[in-house]
Amino acid sequence: LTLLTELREAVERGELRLYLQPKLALDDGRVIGAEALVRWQHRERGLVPPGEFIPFAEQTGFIRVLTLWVFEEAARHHRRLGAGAAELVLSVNLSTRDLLDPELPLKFAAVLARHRVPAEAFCFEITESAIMDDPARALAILDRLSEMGFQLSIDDFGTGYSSLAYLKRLPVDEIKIDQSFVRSMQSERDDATIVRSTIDLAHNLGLQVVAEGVESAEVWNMLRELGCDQAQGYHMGRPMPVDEFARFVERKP
Ligand code: G
Ligand code: G
Ligand code: NA
Ligand code: MN
Repeated sequence: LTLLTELREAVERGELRLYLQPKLALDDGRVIGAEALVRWQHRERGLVPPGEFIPFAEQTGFIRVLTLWVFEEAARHHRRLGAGAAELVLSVNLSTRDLLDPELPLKFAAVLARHRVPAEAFCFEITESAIMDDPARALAILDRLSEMGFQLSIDDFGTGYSSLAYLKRLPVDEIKIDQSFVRSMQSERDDATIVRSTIDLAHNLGLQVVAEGVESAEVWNMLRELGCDQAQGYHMGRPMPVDEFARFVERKP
């Protein structure tokens, strides 16, 4: 059995699981959303890590099916996420292949209609390199998604080849500082400088800024002092099943 056949069967058999990792506001620690991440619960092999099938799915184009599955699940769950959940924003990762699919906005519109959820409740995370593969086509799709009301975020910011000129032209709302800069910013002076400069750049462009890979209270406090808007990382919450995330949202601070 090839991996592609197995992946197709995984979708049909319902072996994929939606996991959510909390995103918190740095000023008061409230949960404001989550990043959706896919997991594969294989009937024999157990939990298969995404690193073992996402790159393959990207090469073969099957990622388009996975992306649509993740967005559909996120839309389906959005309503039942508990008190105050109406304001939660769920972020879904898009890959290069998704940004080359001119039908993508139509497919997403159908999902919104099916689950009766507003586009504003979702954000799409795109890496710089995914955009740079075919900037003109990517830009056309991103413009359309933005017009529909979706939020857009630049993922792994600072690690790809992009130009600030594109950042200006893209209809983005948010920048996510890559975890490689955040994780050790309390001990590495250069990392702290990059994080501080990125926060300033984002704010000067009128964008929200999220720090990924927050693994300690020390880093959380530094980010707060630097005026970063949101944080995501193991210190606050790992990616978790939807039911667990619903309890996480309702917990007392
Ligand atoms: O938790 P984490 O182990 O989920 O994910 C490992 C890698 O797999 C990360 O680079 C992450 O971006 C990627 N990944 C996880 N879920 C998805 C998804 O739904 N879509 C895409 N494109 N990538 C994902
Ligand atoms: O590639 P992307 O940034 O979309 O994927 C997020 C990845 O980062 C997932 O694999 C997720 O599990 C992982 N992640 C999230 N928070 C942390 C963290 O605090 N530390 C580490 N090491 N990884 C994290
Ligand atoms: Na992401
Ligand atoms: Mn990232």
